[in-house]
Formats: sequence, C-alpha cells, structure tokens
Amino acid sequence: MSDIFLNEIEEYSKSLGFQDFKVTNFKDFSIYSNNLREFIKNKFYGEMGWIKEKSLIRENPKNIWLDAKSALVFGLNYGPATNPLLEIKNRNTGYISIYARRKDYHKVIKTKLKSIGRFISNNSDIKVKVFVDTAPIMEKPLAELSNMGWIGKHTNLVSKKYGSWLFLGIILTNYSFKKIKKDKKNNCGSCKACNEVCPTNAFISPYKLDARKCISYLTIEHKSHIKKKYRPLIGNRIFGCDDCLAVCPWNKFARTHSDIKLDINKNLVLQPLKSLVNLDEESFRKKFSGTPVRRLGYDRFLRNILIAIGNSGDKSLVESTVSKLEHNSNLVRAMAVWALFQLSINRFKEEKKLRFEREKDSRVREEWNIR
Ligand code: B12
Ligand code: SF4
Repeated sequence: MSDIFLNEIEEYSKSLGFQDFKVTNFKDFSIYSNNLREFIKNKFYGEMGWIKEKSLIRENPKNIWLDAKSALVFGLNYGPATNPLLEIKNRNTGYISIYARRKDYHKVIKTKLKSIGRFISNNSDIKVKVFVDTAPIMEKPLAELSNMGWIGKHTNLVSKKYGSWLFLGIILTNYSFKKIKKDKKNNCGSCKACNEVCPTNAFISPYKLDARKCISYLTIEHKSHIKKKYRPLIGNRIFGCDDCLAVCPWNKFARTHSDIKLDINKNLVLQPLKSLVNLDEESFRKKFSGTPVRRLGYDRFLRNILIAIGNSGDKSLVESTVSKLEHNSNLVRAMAVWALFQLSINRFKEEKKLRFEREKDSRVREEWNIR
C-alpha cells in the first residue's frame, strides 16, 4: 500500500508546484544531533536564542512528536534568472537575497504542505504534522537522509537537479514508509568555492558555519548594532546574502523557478538606495507587505540601508544620510553617523560640531568619536 500511496502523494505534490519529493526515517540522525550540540556549545547561534532554547527538541524529529515514524521531504526550486554575484556590484542599489524578493516562502510552502496533509488524511488513516522553517526541527539533515541531495560545505542542501536553490518543507507522519535507499555520496569533492567566497569568513571549516559572522544573520536576525569590522564587508546586501549558494558549481544544473506564487517582485530587485532610505515607516510597510523583509521592522531596515550607503561611495546620498542623524532610534542614528563618515569626512566634522554634545546615547557617541 505504502509505495503506491507515495506515488500518489508525489503526483499531488507536483501538481502543487513541488519539484522534488523524498521520504526518510530518523534512524541515522545522531550525527546531526552531535553537530547541533557543537554549534550550541560554540555559541554560533548569536542572538538566535530560540535555537539554543529548543535545541533538545531540535536534536531529533521524534522529540517534537513521539509517534513520528517517517518524514516526507518536499523541495521547491527558487533558482534565479540573474547572477547574484554580478548584482552585488551595483553599489548604489540595495541587494535583497533571492529567497526574499517574493512572497514569504513560509506562507506559500505551508499552504501547499497543508493541502498535502489534507490529501493524506482524506485518503488514509495516517496522521501528519506539517513544518516549514520555523519549528524546532532540522530540515537539511532530513533532506540529506532522504537522499534529496547532500549537505554542502556551505551547510545547505545541494541537489543534483537544482543546485543550491531549494526551499525545504517537511511533513512528519506516524506511518513507517519504506525508506528509499540512500546514495551516501557527498558530491562536493575538493571544491571549496563556497567557503572561500564568503565575504566575512563565516566558515570555521567546511560544513561548519559561525552564524554570528554570516551576512544573512547580521542583516536579518541580529537585532542590535552590527560590529564595525563587518560593515564594509556587507557591501550593498541589505537583506540576506547568496554568495555561497551562487558560486556552487552544481548550479549549472539549476533551473529558473517556475511557481507563480513565488514570482519575483520587481520592486524588490536592486532598488536605488536613495529611494529606499527615503521611505517613511508606512511606505516601508506597504512596499514590503507579505515579504520576509517586512518582518525586519523599520529601524533595522534603515540600519541596513545606511550600512549599504556607507559602502556605496555615492556622495549624492550625503543629504539623505544627514536627514537620519535626528532619527529617534539609536540604531539608525549610529549607522547614519558611520555612513556619513564613509561618504564625506568634512561633512561629518561639521555635523559632529552641531550634534555631538546633544547626543545622549553612548553607542551613537562612540560612532561620532571615530574622529
Ligand atoms: C537558523 C537558520 C539560519 C541561520 C543559521 C544557518 C545555518 N547554517 O545553520 C542563518 C540566519 C545564518 C541562515 C541563513 C540562511 N538560510 Co537558513 N535556516 C535556519 C533554520 C531555521 C535552522 C538551521 C539550523 O538548524 N541550524 C543549526 C546548525 C547546527 O545547523 P547547520 O549549520 O545546518 O549544521 C549542520 C551541517 O553543517 C552539518 N555539519 C556540521 N558539521 C559537519 C561536519 C561534517 C564533516 C559534515 C559532513 C556535516 C556537518 O550538520 C549540522 C546539523 O545538521 C533552517 C530551517 C530549519 N528549521 O531547519 C533554515 C534554512 C537552513 N535556511 C535556508 C536558507 C535558504 C538560508 C539562506 C540561503 C538565506 C539567505 N539567502 O540569506 C542563508 C544561507 C546561509 C548559510 N550558508 O547557511 C534553507 C536552506 C535550504 C537548503 N537548500 O538547504 C532552510 C532549510 C529553510 C527552508 N525551509 O528552506 N539560516
Ligand atoms: S550567506 Fe554570505 S555571509 Fe553567509 S555564509 Fe554564505 S557567503 Fe558567507
């Protein structure tokens, strides 16, 4: 019964737009639990305290649902038509990572997984639970165990068919599906392109990421001030980073995404920094409504834009930067001070004379004290 039903699930998932579907049990999960423990011990999670808090549950899918016996793994291709490595050269525009230039994938994928869950419940006695990204469950290890691909040296799943551009979605079931035989091969070979291209040197060794240094973490998850040493390395990346994915040679087999629900929103691609920095809070909310960028919040959005402005070398952005020196958020003021220093030392000195004595926040004063 199970194999036939798996074919039906696969057909149905394809009709919903998933390109890949595989199944696994959790028998070989212990190596991943050990890696997770090492990640926690080294504090690589930074301000993502939720990883640490629920790490014991995250160690094994059974901890989230004792009756779980198999995981159905779904892959959705989001391959770009353009080359991210060329786009980061457009210094006076903001680079939003490929996954975030569209409707929030959490919502799109969850809706699809729920339909599959209903399909399973309506056609069998099997019980299911649906996950994408946010639950304390390790999705990449499940995808690797299922043989959808392998965890590459950039720590993400690489697929022979779609390269590094696959979103993952998981359904746990209380039914023990026959596990598809695993081809144990990791196909990275001696290639280390992803580890070498990383602007912030975030890989402590292949397969091991210090998330605190990753630009994706810094621009999306990190809530407070971004350390000075990382700011120039962030370039024009205002939300996420794709360098390690984009450089992967397996992308030569990648295909451009085809799901219309995940179509690229052109208003999110390489917009001029000048128009982004001048968005007021309401326009920010409107422009990014329904996309992952919206969850960043206005202050952190401006923090990121000002870092990109500081890296742009574009003197026409000086006035917009000065206009943020009075912003009510210290996060924004601090980055406006930093950006101004990068763009014009003379103007920085003039503004410092006007504002330094009045500034109460120690972090902002620290930025003025650069000179
Ligand atoms: C936290 C998180 C982040 C954090 C930390 C990333 C990380 N590598 O852990 C940050 C914010 C940095 C991040 C960034 C990104 N993320 Co993210 N993220 C997650 C999340 C929520 C949890 C991941 C996790 O458990 N990390 C904890 C640590 C312990 O895991 P790990 O680094 O992956 O370590 C594993 C391997 O490295 C391996 N390992 C460790 N040591 C060794 C040694 C050897 C020899 C070997 C072989 C293996 C090995 O085993 C470890 C345990 O699995 C998942 C969703 C989920 N629930 O799983 C999405 C997820 C991993 N992210 C995803 C994406 C798309 C991204 C970005 C590309 C987004 C972007 N463009 O900005 C970047 C990629 C950056 C990168 N190089 O990883 C996708 C990845 C899809 C895929 N094909 O793999 C996921 C699965 C979301 C989804 N549902 O699609 N992310
Ligand atoms: S996403 Fe960018 S910063 Fe993060 S590990 Fe990959 S290359 Fe490095």
